[in-house]
Amino acid sequence: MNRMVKPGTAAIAAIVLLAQPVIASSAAAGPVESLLSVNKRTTTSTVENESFSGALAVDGDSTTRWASLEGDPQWIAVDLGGPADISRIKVFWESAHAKDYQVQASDDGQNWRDVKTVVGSDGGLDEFTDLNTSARHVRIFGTARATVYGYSLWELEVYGVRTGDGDIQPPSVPSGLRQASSTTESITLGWNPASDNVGVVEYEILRNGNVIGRSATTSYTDTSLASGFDFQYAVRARDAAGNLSGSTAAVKASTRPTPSDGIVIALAGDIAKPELPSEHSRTAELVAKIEPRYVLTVGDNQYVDGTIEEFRSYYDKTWGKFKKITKPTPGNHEWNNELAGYKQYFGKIATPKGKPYYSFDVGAFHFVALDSDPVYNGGGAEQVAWLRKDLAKTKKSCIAGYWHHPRFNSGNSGDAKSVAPLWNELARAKADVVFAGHDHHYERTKPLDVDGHVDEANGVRSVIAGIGGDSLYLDYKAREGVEKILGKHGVMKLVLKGKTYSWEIIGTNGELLDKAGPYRCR
Ligand SMILES: [Ca+2]
Ligand SMILES: [Ca+2]
Repeated sequence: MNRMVKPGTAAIAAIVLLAQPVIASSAAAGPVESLLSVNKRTTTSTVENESFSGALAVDGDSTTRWASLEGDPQWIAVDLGGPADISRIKVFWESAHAKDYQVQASDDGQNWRDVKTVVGSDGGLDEFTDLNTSARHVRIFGTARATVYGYSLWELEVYGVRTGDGDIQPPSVPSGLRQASSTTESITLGWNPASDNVGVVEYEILRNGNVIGRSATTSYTDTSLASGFDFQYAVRARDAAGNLSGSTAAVKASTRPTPSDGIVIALAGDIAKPELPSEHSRTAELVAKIEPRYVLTVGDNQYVDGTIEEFRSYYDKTWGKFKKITKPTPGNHEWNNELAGYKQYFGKIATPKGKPYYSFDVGAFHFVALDSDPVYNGGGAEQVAWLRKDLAKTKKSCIAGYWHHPRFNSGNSGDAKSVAPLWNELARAKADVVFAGHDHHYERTKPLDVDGHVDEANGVRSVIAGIGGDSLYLDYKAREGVEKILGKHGVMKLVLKGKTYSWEIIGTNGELLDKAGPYRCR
């Protein structure tokens, strides 16, 4: 499935930031205004994810940004570190901008007063001059969005003159950053304290360039990480006035690998979107890291129409390196091209018996790889008949199915009764689990019966993993039986061990997003 691309995720707006101090416009020979907000401490109502933290809106970099979750209101505040006479504020909106918002000021970060009220902003740069207000804190408080997405700011710049004799000297850079210890899922860092003329109050911890935590002490444990992954960490220090030290040089740290005597399989769907090359490139890097024996795809491998030109230009450049071990299924986007590009690109891999549906055995498991699109559209009787015969023949204890359109779905597309013929054959064969894509989120359920109700004893687990690279859908609403649901890009690492199976969902930042099982086949 496909909806519009989130604005701004592909194209970076070209913004020239004014970094140099400028002379105040006031005719009187007053103090020189300067940029007071750069690298100061921010707080936000929400962040879309760790790659879009509030710090990125005051980092002086026009290619990095804060992004909130969807919903109103949302806000970002910056603490200037001490009282200031504020002369000018510049707000550089990303395309997901506010329509209506307030520029607010506060002395204590608690009690806010409106300085400007904006109605009907067209985004881009909003600049407010001659503010003549004194405050320590500034907040952009969004009350109505211009798009269905959240609020996103490339930069927030507050200019003025610090008043009083507040501390303006940042701490020294911390030293001696090291990996103190690690487990399969966590890394503990340690470092030597920074010094400051007044006092260090906290350290910010960065993983792969993003602030992921704060610590009042000289150690920090980063949790929920994928096993056997490397990460780059840095630390910086902040004083009570919000002054920020430089960052330490990045230090590599690693989680311990999980000893795995099982068969490892990687799985995802909804992958290669031409407008989002970095996302499927990053999920392909995860697949490489997982080192699977097979790669299973749950459809919409290639957007927009799955033509051979598109496959060669995008999918082949990333996930294509695993083609020989890939066992794909097609989605509605490949059907835009009547599967011509899909069949040409994958060849016999996609049609081992001449049809775009097939089965194979791995260890104690029998897998059926299906082409749900014709069934979704009311046809596919020949495939359903083949499926029944195929499942009747298998002697394997464990059965797993995978295809594109989910039968049961908490996403925007909802449950799809039309693919019940596929699900019901799996249920009849006492299958264990079905994997699908189509909606761009991840969910897993308790075992479900043919009507989608929880049946722990006789049901089939339902999993959606449409998180391979296309823009995410976050408007899901957990249906009956959902045990875990989330909207992040990543890849499933499925492990088969004897007659049990388990999986992890690994995010593109190397985070462990979910752990499921082990489950015993029924
Ligand atoms: Ca920025
Ligand atoms: Ca200081």
